[in-house]
Amino acid sequence: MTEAVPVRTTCPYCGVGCGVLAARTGDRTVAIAGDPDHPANRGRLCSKGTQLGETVGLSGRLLHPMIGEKRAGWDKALDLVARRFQETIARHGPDSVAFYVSGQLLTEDYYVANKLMKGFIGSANIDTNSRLCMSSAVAGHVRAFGEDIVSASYDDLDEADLFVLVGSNTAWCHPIVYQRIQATRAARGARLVVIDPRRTETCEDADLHLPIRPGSDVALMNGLLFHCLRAGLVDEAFLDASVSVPQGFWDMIGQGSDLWSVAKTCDVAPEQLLRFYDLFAANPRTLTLFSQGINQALRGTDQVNAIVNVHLATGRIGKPGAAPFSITGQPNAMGGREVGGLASTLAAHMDFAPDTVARVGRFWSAPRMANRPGLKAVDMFRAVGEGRIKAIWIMATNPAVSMPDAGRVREALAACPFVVVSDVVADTDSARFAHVRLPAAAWGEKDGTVTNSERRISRQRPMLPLPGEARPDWWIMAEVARRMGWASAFNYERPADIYREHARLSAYENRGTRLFDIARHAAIGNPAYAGMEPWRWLERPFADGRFPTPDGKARLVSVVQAVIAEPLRGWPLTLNTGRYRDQWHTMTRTGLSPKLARHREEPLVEINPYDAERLGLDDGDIARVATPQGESLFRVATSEAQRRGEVFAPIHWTDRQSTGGRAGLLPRPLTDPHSGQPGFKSTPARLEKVAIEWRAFLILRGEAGIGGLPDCLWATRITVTGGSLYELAGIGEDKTIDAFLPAGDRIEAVDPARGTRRIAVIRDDRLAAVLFLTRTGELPSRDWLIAQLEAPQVAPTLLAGRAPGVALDRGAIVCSCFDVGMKTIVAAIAERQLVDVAAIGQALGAGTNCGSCRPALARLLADAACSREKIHAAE
Ligand SMILES: Nc1nc2c(c(=O)[nH]1)N[C@H]1C(S)=C(S)[C@@H](COP(=O)(O)OP(=O)(O)OC[C@H]3O[C@@H](n4cnc5c(=O)[nH]c(N)nc54)[C@H](O)[C@@H]3O)O[C@H]1N2
Ligand SMILES: Nc1nc2c(c(=O)[nH]1)N[C@H]1C(S)=C(S)[C@@H](COP(=O)(O)OP(=O)(O)OC[C@H]3O[C@@H](n4cnc5c(=O)[nH]c(N)nc54)[C@H](O)[C@@H]3O)O[C@H]1N2
Ligand code: SF4
Ligand SMILES: [Mo]
Repeated sequence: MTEAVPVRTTCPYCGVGCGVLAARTGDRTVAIAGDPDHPANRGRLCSKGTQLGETVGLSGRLLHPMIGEKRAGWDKALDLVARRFQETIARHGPDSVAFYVSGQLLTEDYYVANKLMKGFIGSANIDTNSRLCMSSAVAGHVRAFGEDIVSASYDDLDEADLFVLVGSNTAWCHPIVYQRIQATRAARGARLVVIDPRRTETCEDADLHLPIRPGSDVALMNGLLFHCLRAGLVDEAFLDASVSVPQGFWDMIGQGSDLWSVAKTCDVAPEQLLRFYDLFAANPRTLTLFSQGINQALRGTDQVNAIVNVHLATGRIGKPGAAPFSITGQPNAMGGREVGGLASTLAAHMDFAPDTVARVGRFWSAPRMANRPGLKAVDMFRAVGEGRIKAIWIMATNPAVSMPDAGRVREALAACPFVVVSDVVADTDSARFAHVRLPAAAWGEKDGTVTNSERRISRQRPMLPLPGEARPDWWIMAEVARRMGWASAFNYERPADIYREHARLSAYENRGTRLFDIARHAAIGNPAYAGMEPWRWLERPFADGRFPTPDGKARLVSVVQAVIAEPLRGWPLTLNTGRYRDQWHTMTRTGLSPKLARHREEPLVEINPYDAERLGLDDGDIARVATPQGESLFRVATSEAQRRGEVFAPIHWTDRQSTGGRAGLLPRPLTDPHSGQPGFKSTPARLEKVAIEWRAFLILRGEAGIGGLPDCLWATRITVTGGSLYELAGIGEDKTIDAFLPAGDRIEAVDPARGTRRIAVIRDDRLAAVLFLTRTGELPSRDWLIAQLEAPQVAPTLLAGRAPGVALDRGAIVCSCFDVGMKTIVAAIAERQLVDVAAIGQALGAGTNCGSCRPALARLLADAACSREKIHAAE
């Protein structure tokens, strides 16, 4: 297979929705490039998109339907699912079953799931992981605009003069949006303000970073609006024509909104606050991008409206470069909203009003329409736990990891009489509870559409054949629907059939009442669907000053800052959770990539050095993070980027990869009253040091270790080229981990006095495993040993842990494209006197491909400059 023709498709990760050119180069290998013709990314890709090729292998894939631990034919598995759902509904009614789906389904899959549950089963118990992600933005949009419309486009990224990023680590989570912002700043000198309690890499190059107290965003935004009012920036003409203002709104805005009070509530310096307000005042073309720091809060919807209020009141909406912009997390978060995949929406941007229910029922010829909203994610799993839901089908999401209070979710799933999981991966933490596992088509095989943050519909196209017995999600659901007796309503032969129906529904009896209307594709032909170019279903929202409410006006919403509770006794810290640059959620796919694995090898709890000292914690220690909900172990990393009293942990690690790092066990199952979105970003917590007596690492060749983890206090696993790397720590006896070493010839070096053991296992004249363990000393760098997995010969210096004579330690990987480590970069900055990111790129290549590490390079340069200054000062 030499001349592979690239397929134009879309990245399966974040909501930026980058176009990808994917060319099949072998049986299960694909060459990846950014699509220069895709308007979202114009050829760029971030680190995750760039490494997509490393994730399309079949390692760990679910390839056959499974009933329990037994392989089953499709017919048997589908019959069983249909029968158990039918029996449960017959005995306990339609609300005794549920679907829990995902923003990672294609629109076509999503449409079928929603139609089956809401029109045929007759319950609205279908909710999605978007509940955990976007639902406060949805609720805020509906309150302000009357419909869930994202009010900006990526064109605005080119046109804004000021970017305000609120609760968004854009450089890591929406990297190509961040790169576009940086490009506009370079081209036109636009300004950047970041509002985040943490100093993330997004803040690295910002004009201003406001490290506000978590949960104080309403005070900040109301204060801003008050400032605008006093500065005469409220757009009276726009308000008169286009916005309805509730009684008492301006009095509400004035309360506690003087600079000093706001600064105190937000815990930032008044001068810094004023700088932000002045920047805002000076730049009518302001784009405010927000994400989980706003949505994932117990007052998330109010926080969304506080931002939208400012834009509406100053008329900064519907104009080039001026809008509030909810940037979406998952690749098809927006498609899910369009089909109505949330329990609280019906379909095609319609709700549960009686006439709408009747309308959708007519369109679907539905026998049994759900006529009221169903259970939202947190309530849904509570109902599973209480036995009210007796059969649940989980698709393309991993709730045993990602739900708040995941320990209770696990208990609920364990007790549920019938659990079906559709996934691409055989063994996930959620799949462990499944009675039936169904093998879904993965990225590279699936075929359909997704909608990105700016309402742009793009195609995902296959370039690989379906492996084993994997099938598309829509096909699996349609087969179950047929078996439940609804063959004609689910008689789809291809995704285009579903897409056309979805487009017809969006236009059905619409008459301009709903902006989501893709009538132009109601009769799209199969070839046109196959060749569909990325397109936006609404070009410039609200440009005419009209909003999809009965009176055509948007609404300001009165929102007041909630009292921010003092830390609870016994729980002195606040736990914040979020993402790493190079991992995607529960790592089922990014975890397969050796390049991505090296950016952060273990789950860290980041803590301010002041708090660390008080708790007796040092970098590299293991700490127990406990909350009222549960506890989990993390590796400690001290960081000035954390505010005092606040700690941060990543969401990615699961039982498959580590014994600790289980962030999902920790947050409370408390939700925003309007949206039902959990408040993942602040949980009362405490930390304590966990004593360890030995530390070790283990490197295994091949896939030997993917099934499990060595039995010790701390074990984490990452994929490396040629095998796996485990980091281990424990107390007492350390021989137990030897059981994890494969058979073969052993060479050993033991120093009982220092408690050091080094073992290499050789099999078939190649290195099969190494274990390095110490009770008192240091462990060598892992890099050289990892490289030995692929070496043609066994090196004589194996147990020294390095090549003869050379001490090589490049440090933690910063640039995953070119494998450049921190120590290499720091040394080059000092030795070659590199002064900017471009110079590092010239010297080492780092940062010259996908660009995701450029903020990290800027940080290293700043640190170097800072230490040079300190040396000068000392001289
Ligand atoms: N690399 C990577 N990228 C991803 C994903 C991934 O898993 N990995 N997932 C995708 C998905 S589904 C999503 S939803 C997005 C999420 O994208 P983001 O929302 O950017 O990511 P998070 O890390 O969850 O949180 C964002 C920031 O909110 C801050 N924050 C916490 N509390 C507050 C607060 O009270 N106020 C303010 N102003 N800020 C606060 C946190 O400190 C954090 O830095 O990322 C998408 N992109
Ligand atoms: N503490 C804390 N928890 C959080 C968050 C947080 O910030 N803090 N963020 C929340 C947010 S915003 C989100 S979006 C969620 C994400 O959490 P999840 O949705 O649980 O995470 P993923 O790992 O993306 O799960 C997707 C699953 O679908 C599988 N899959 C991939 N493609 C397909 C496909 O085409 N078909 C099928 N059937 N399966 C497929 C994958 O293998 C994987 O098992 O986590 C939420 N949980
Ligand atoms: S920014 Fe990165 S993860 Fe997001 S769509 Fe683009 S390439 Fe994929
Ligand atoms: Mo998300």
